[in-house]
Amino acid sequence: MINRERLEKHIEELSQFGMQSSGGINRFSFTEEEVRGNEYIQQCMEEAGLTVSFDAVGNVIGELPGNEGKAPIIIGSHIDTVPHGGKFDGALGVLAAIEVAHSLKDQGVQLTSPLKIVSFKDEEGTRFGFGLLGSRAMAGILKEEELEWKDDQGISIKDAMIEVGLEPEKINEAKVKQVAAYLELHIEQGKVLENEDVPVGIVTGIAGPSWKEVTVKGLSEHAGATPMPIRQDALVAASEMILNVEQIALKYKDAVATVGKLTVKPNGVNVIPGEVTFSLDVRDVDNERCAKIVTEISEMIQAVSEKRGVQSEITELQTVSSVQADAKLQAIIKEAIVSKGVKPISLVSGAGHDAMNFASLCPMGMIFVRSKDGISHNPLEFSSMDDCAIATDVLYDTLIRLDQTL
Ligand code: HGY
Ligand code: MN
Ligand code: MN
Repeated sequence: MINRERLEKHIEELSQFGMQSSGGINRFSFTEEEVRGNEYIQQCMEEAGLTVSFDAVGNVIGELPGNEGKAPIIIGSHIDTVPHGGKFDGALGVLAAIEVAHSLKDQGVQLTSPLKIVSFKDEEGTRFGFGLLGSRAMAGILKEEELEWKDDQGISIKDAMIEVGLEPEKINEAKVKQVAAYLELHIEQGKVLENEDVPVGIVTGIAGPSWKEVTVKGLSEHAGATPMPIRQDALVAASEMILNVEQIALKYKDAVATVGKLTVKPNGVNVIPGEVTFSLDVRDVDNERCAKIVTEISEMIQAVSEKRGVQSEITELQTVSSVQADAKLQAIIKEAIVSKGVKPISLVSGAGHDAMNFASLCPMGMIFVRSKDGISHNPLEFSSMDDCAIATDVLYDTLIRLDQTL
């Protein structure tokens, strides 16, 4: 059994790093709030008996030794947030993993496999528009040129790393040498578990996000002196494109498409917008269908541009493949859930996770925790301590059962 009170205390204390008056959390990578949050995680790891290190990209790694020559089991998630994010997204997964390690110590349980608990850097991609940084580095797929992505102030990931004392040229050293299996506990961020009235579920697969940045260039002109028919209004063109994005996504049952960020230049009341930039997030658990939807949206953007006399450019930010969870690991998680007397519910994750980057390296498994009203990426994000505790117990059991099979 895990220590529910300790887990609850850690969730509350971690949530204070970056807490805003909105009740949401701003804890973006390589910022003061996140550095403080990582120091707190390091403290919790050390109290749990883990040996703590930071790798070349800033992942926080807590380790327990195992039998000579055995590959480690990795349990990870993230503590960085979206703007005004909730206190469970990512953070619960990291703290639950630490709680499992602490309970192993309390109960004198020794695994045969080494254990690595990882708080991954920049899973959300909030600051630089390029996410899953830490798990890409650990999976050995982060490219040096990807560190050139810049935030809204023009600071690159590389510069931000140097600012906090990291050495970007060493990112290849973060690649994990061997891994026996990867586990992640995460809030569902949807409504399936709530509708099924269960606290915890088994993830079958993860829909990978495809992110683009669209820049629409028209002509800034006087709002009063320019007749409607001759305008090249970048914002009206972008607005038509964004409504069409919704219509295209609605044609595909399992697909979603979102425009979350938008900037207008020169952004004056009496100036026809000359340039608009907006983000595009397209997802479908089927990789080919996702690519087809992205193509359809790109063609629509060009057609609207020609019709309205504007120029559009689509820049690739990231495309992460959808992945399947390992069948054996799903079965082990199911056994652990049933042993708690809970109905085993399996579900796809519409949200992306660090787990995606491990699915090609080793067996990957995820445990979902019920989200109240399915709300996430919002200060109202909430999972009850009953649900957090039973899910962490399921993680504890899953780890013990998994270790016995390795
Ligand atoms: O975007 C996602 O799916 C995750 O929250 N990073
Ligand atoms: Mn998130
Ligand atoms: Mn997350």
